Amino acid sequence: MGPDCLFCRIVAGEIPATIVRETDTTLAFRDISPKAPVHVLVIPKEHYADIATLGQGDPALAGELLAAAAVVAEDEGLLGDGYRLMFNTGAYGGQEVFHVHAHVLGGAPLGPMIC
Ligand code: DGP
Repeated sequence: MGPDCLFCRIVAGEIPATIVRETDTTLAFRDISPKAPVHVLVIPKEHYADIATLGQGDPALAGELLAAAAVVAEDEGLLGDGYRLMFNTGAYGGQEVFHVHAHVLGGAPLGPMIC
């Protein structure tokens, strides 16, 4: 855990979040600044900076993250109309929090891309 990492602090319970799902290895909570009617962030509890680092460092955990995101989408009622699963990666990718997180976005038509 990085002591200065915002999402590690959410995992540790030091910063409040609206948690919608938790497993031994993952945590899902509502985005503080939602960009869609449903906007949930799904993270591994273990710190990895981004999806590239996680995918190469622990592919099994990356799979658990994807599975958790799918369950969140189902629980949020997004499977019928569809949803967006998104990883911003690095500065040019628009990543602001460097603890890997999947954005689960849905509940309304999102258009071709969010920039
Ligand atoms: P990204 O740009 O992909 O790094 O997205 C970071 C997201 O994290 C952004 O949509 C806002 C969200 N966020 C930032 N700070 C907090 C926080 O303290 N709590 C929660 N729940 N979400 C946060």
